[in-house]
Amino acid sequence: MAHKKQISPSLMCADLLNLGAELKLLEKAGIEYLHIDIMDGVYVPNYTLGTDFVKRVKAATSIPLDIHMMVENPGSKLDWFEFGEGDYVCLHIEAEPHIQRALAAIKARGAKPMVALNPGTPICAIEELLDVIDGVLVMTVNPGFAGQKLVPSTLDKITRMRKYLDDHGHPEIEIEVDGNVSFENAKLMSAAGADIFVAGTSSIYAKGGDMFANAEKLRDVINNA
Ligand code: S6P
Ligand code: MG
Repeated sequence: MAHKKQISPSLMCADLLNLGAELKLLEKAGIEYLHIDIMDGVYVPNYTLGTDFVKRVKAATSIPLDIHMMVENPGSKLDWFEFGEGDYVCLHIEAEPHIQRALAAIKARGAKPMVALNPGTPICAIEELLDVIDGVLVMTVNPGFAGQKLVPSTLDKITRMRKYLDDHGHPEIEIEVDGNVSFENAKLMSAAGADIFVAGTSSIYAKGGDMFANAEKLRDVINNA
């Protein structure tokens, strides 16, 4: 099943003092999702964006959200966040002991559950979750910071993930990639079977670049891999 190739800019990399104008540009560029990194300083050693930020962005744009929860026990914190139909909410399998229940709770709110796997987490960890997820996030760096280098083994993991999902009767499940999605890496990731590309400092927010032109370039790369 061929999925549409989609772009999800990572808002922690945006110019936060100019976010309103940037959101308008992203709408104009036909961007499919807005990736919002939530960190708690425990599951990952950093703080980034939070509940009020999600609320403000949701009210300001019609682009669906792609909330990436890098927090301990995210299932108990879902009620803190505004999300709904069309939005992805992504939970790390390593951070939530009751992962099936937590993903099902996202679905019950009408949103799309996604499960994230760190580079060191094997693909087979999602076996019992296939009926409840709409997407799987293959982390291509270890989470916590923007501007990191790709973990090379994750490229092959994308290929193996696509095969795993298809072989288990779930061609509809989308694959997202997050971390060092540069123009060069995005081409390889797309060819490997990635569908949703988290765009950060390596592509659309690259220093000195033009965000709109970078978005167009990334679109071209992922569609022609
Ligand atoms: C990292 C976070 C990511 C980053 C993104 C930045 O833990 O989950 O979403 O914001 O990877 O992109 P780049 O191109 O700087 O790696
Ligand atoms: Mg992220």
